[in-house]
Amino acid sequence: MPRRLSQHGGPGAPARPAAAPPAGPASPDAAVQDLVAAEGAGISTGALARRLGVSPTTIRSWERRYGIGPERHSPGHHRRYLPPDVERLELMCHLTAQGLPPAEAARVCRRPPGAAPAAGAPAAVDAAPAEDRPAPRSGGGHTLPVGPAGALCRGLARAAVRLDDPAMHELLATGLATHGVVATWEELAAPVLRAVGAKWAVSGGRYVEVEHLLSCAIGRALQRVGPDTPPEPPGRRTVLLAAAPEEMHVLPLQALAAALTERGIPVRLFGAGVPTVGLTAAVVRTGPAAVVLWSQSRTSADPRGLAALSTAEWGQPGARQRAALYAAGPGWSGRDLPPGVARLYSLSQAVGELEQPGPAR
Ligand code: B12
Repeated sequence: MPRRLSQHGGPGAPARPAAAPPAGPASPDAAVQDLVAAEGAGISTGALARRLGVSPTTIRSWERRYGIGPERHSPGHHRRYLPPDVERLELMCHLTAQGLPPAEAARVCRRPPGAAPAAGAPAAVDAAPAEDRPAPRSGGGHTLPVGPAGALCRGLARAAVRLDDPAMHELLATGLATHGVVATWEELAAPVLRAVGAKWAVSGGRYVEVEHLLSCAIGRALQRVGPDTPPEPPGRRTVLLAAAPEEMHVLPLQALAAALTERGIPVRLFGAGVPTVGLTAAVVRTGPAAVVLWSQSRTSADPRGLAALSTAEWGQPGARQRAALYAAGPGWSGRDLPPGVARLYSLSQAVGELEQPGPAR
């Protein structure tokens, strides 16, 4: 039984390599070296901020609060960051992306090279009891408010804002491997998606690149769940998953596909914007146990599509069968559904329902 993410690293957690040094950048990479060389006496705060994907204000506030500015800085002169400074700040970004609170990350960054990892270094991040962790920030500036979620979730939010694809992949892979699909979706991916969606809505469409990259990272991580070619046990009927015509939101369906795959339930995921006629044909051709139609928004939730699907049948005359039909996603709220169509409200409920779908009608 996968544990909840909030239990991550709690009692009984699988041992993680406690003494391993942070897997952060070991030295400034070639691109930074080039940049530094080109600028002669180090790079400016602005150039460093662009390189790291954080704002210049963040770099300055890290210096002010935690003392991790450039080693050589004369008052009255612009700050110039040399390779060791860049290296330290890259590590700072890496650690905060993993969920380490900035104060602790800064302590690790200030450690002399070769010193033993400080308590609270990445391997121990999630082992900190929840009550010892600082309260999540409110989400001003470049942060995303993710609520009382765990360190992995805060790390994912930070990585998303920084467009740090490798960090996002690492965090999602850790979540999936340790906690399974349902907890990773409900407690890691979905809170960050909601936070990005909220930022997008209040910022006049900014953060759209964050939303797209995050969506792709989550989609790819979910696709990796299970074997490349999941077996379809003979006699076990499949579950068809499709997004309504015009509907581009498919991540919840990808999560459902991954969760069912994890449980050995055969799935066919048709993806975004599936025309009703095509999905109906697929039902007739494959004779599934159940069909789930996702609508994220009211505009794509057309009960006529469900009505058409509910007439799809297969089998011998006299013994015709129909699939159990489910309407999933917030788009269906308040809609009158055709008779026999059931609602799915959450990933965990959907998984429970589809493990034993209602009798084919
Ligand atoms: C990722 C995303 C995208 C991605 C989708 C990528 C993909 N591969 O799916 C892209 C960039 C393509 C996109 C496009 C658009 N998006 Co968009 N998007 C989102 C975002 C951030 C997450 C969507 C998601 O996966 N939600 C699922 C989870 C994370 O959301 P949730 O609220 O917790 O889910 C609830 C239920 O759905 C349920 N649930 C959750 N998971 C599961 C799983 C199962 C199996 C079940 C049964 C239930 C269930 O539980 C929750 C509690 O009710 C949302 C923000 C949001 N809050 O959802 C906006 C959001 C849905 N998008 C929005 C908009 C406006 C758009 C665009 C019109 C923007 C544009 N101008 O281009 C287009 C529309 C495209 C289209 N025609 O469909 C609005 C919708 C507003 C509305 N009420 O209709 C939102 C809410 C953003 C906002 N704050 O305004 N989007």
